[in-house]
Amino acid sequence: MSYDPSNIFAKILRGEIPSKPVYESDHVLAFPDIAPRAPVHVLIIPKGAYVSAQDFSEKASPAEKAAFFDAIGAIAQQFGIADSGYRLIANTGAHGHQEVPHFHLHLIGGRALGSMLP
Ligand code: IU
Repeated sequence: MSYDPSNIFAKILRGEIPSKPVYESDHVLAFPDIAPRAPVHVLIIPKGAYVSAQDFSEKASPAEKAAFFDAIGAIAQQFGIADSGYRLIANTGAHGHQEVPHFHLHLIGGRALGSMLP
Protein backbone atom coordinates (compact mmCIF):
# COMPACT_ATOMS: atom_id res chain seq x y z
CA MET A 1 0.00 0.00 0.00
CA SER A 2 1.47 3.34 -0.99
CA TYR A 3 1.35 6.29 1.37
CA ASP A 4 -1.65 8.60 1.01
CA PRO A 5 -0.61 12.12 2.08
CA SER A 6 -4.25 13.16 2.53
CA ASN A 7 -4.59 11.12 5.75
CA ILE A 8 -5.44 12.98 8.93
CA PHE A 9 -2.09 12.43 10.65
CA ALA A 10 -0.25 13.80 7.61
CA LYS A 11 -2.46 16.88 7.85
CA ILE A 12 -1.59 17.22 11.53
CA LEU A 13 2.12 16.92 10.72
CA ARG A 14 1.80 19.60 8.05
CA GLY A 15 0.01 21.87 10.52
CA GLU A 16 -3.19 21.88 8.47
CA ILE A 17 -5.14 20.47 11.41
CA PRO A 18 -4.32 21.54 14.96
CA SER A 19 -3.15 19.06 17.57
CA LYS A 20 -1.94 19.32 21.14
CA PRO A 21 1.35 17.44 21.19
CA VAL A 22 2.36 15.81 24.44
CA TYR A 23 5.77 14.87 23.03
CA GLU A 24 7.81 15.95 20.04
CA SER A 25 11.30 15.29 18.74
CA ASP A 26 12.99 15.68 15.36
CA HIS A 27 11.42 12.45 14.13
CA VAL A 28 8.36 11.85 16.32
CA LEU A 29 5.09 13.49 17.29
CA ALA A 30 2.67 12.24 19.95
CA PHE A 31 -0.76 13.58 20.84
CA PRO A 32 -3.86 12.41 22.72
CA ASP A 33 -6.29 10.17 20.85
CA ILE A 34 -9.47 12.11 20.10
CA ALA A 35 -11.55 9.19 21.44
CA PRO A 36 -9.58 7.94 24.45
CA ARG A 37 -10.25 4.36 25.57
CA ALA A 38 -8.43 4.77 28.89
CA PRO A 39 -7.17 7.56 31.16
CA VAL A 40 -3.97 7.66 29.11
CA HIS A 41 -4.37 7.17 25.35
CA VAL A 42 -1.62 8.72 23.29
CA LEU A 43 -0.90 8.22 19.60
CA ILE A 44 2.80 8.08 18.71
CA ILE A 45 3.63 8.74 15.08
CA PRO A 46 6.85 9.06 13.08
CA LYS A 47 7.10 12.35 11.22
CA GLY A 48 8.10 10.49 8.08
CA ALA A 49 5.56 9.10 5.61
CA TYR A 50 5.13 5.42 6.53
CA VAL A 51 1.96 3.36 6.27
CA SER A 52 2.82 0.49 8.58
CA ALA A 53 5.41 -1.01 10.90
CA GLN A 54 6.79 -2.97 7.95
CA ASP A 55 7.01 0.19 5.83
CA PHE A 56 8.72 1.98 8.72
CA SER A 57 11.13 -0.91 9.22
CA GLU A 58 12.06 -1.02 5.55
CA LYS A 59 12.39 2.71 4.87
CA ALA A 60 13.14 4.66 8.06
CA SER A 61 16.68 5.58 9.04
CA PRO A 62 18.29 4.15 12.19
CA ALA A 63 17.89 7.58 13.82
CA GLU A 64 14.16 7.64 13.06
CA LYS A 65 13.72 4.12 14.43
CA ALA A 66 15.64 4.90 17.60
CA ALA A 67 13.69 8.11 18.15
CA PHE A 68 10.39 6.31 17.72
CA PHE A 69 11.18 3.69 20.35
CA ASP A 70 12.74 6.28 22.66
CA ALA A 71 9.41 8.14 22.64
CA ILE A 72 7.53 5.23 24.18
CA GLY A 73 9.40 5.20 27.47
CA ALA A 74 9.56 8.98 27.65
CA ILE A 75 5.80 9.32 27.27
CA ALA A 76 5.10 6.54 29.76
CA GLN A 77 7.32 8.33 32.26
CA GLN A 78 5.66 11.65 31.50
CA PHE A 79 2.22 10.24 32.27
CA GLY A 80 3.40 8.34 35.35
CA ILE A 81 2.53 4.88 34.00
CA ALA A 82 6.00 3.46 33.38
CA ASP A 83 5.79 1.33 36.52
CA SER A 84 2.08 0.44 36.52
CA GLY A 85 2.29 -0.62 32.89
CA TYR A 86 0.48 0.06 29.65
CA ARG A 87 -0.33 -1.43 26.27
CA LEU A 88 1.08 -0.64 22.83
CA ILE A 89 -1.12 -1.35 19.82
CA ALA A 90 -0.34 -0.94 16.12
CA ASN A 91 -3.48 -1.66 14.11
CA THR A 92 -2.32 -2.70 10.66
CA GLY A 93 -4.26 -2.97 7.43
CA ALA A 94 -7.82 -4.06 6.83
CA HIS A 95 -7.92 -7.05 9.16
CA GLY A 96 -6.07 -5.04 11.81
CA HIS A 97 -8.77 -2.33 11.58
CA GLN A 98 -6.27 0.42 10.77
CA GLU A 99 -8.33 3.55 10.19
CA VAL A 100 -5.54 6.06 9.62
CA PRO A 101 -2.95 4.91 7.05
CA HIS A 102 0.01 6.59 8.72
CA PHE A 103 1.98 4.23 10.99
CA HIS A 104 1.18 4.86 14.65
CA LEU A 105 1.29 3.24 18.04
CA HIS A 106 -1.51 3.58 20.54
CA LEU A 107 -0.02 3.91 24.04
CA ILE A 108 -2.86 3.05 26.41
CA GLY A 109 -2.80 2.90 30.20
CA GLY A 110 -3.80 4.51 33.46
CA ARG A 111 -6.06 1.61 34.42
CA ALA A 112 -5.93 -2.19 34.40
CA LEU A 113 -6.72 -3.15 30.81
CA GLY A 114 -7.47 -6.85 31.11
CA SER A 115 -6.85 -9.36 28.38
CA MET A 116 -6.95 -8.05 24.82
CA LEU A 117 -6.63 -11.16 22.69
CA PRO A 118 -9.62 -11.70 20.42
P1 IU B 1 -6.41 3.07 14.03
O1 IU B 1 -7.49 2.03 13.92
O2 IU B 1 -5.28 2.58 14.85
O3 IU B 1 -5.96 3.61 12.68
O4 IU B 1 -7.08 4.24 14.84
C1 IU B 1 -6.90 5.60 14.57
C2 IU B 1 -7.12 6.37 15.84
O5 IU B 1 -6.99 7.73 15.53
C3 IU B 1 -8.48 6.17 16.52
O6 IU B 1 -8.28 5.71 17.85
C4 IU B 1 -9.08 7.57 16.50
O7 IU B 1 -9.82 7.88 17.67
C5 IU B 1 -7.85 8.45 16.35
N1 IU B 1 -8.08 9.74 15.74
C6 IU B 1 -7.62 10.90 16.36
O8 IU B 1 -7.03 10.86 17.42
N2 IU B 1 -7.83 12.10 15.75
C7 IU B 1 -8.51 12.22 14.58
O9 IU B 1 -8.68 13.32 14.07
C8 IU B 1 -8.95 10.99 13.96
C9 IU B 1 -8.72 9.79 14.55
I1 IU B 1 -10.02 11.04 12.17
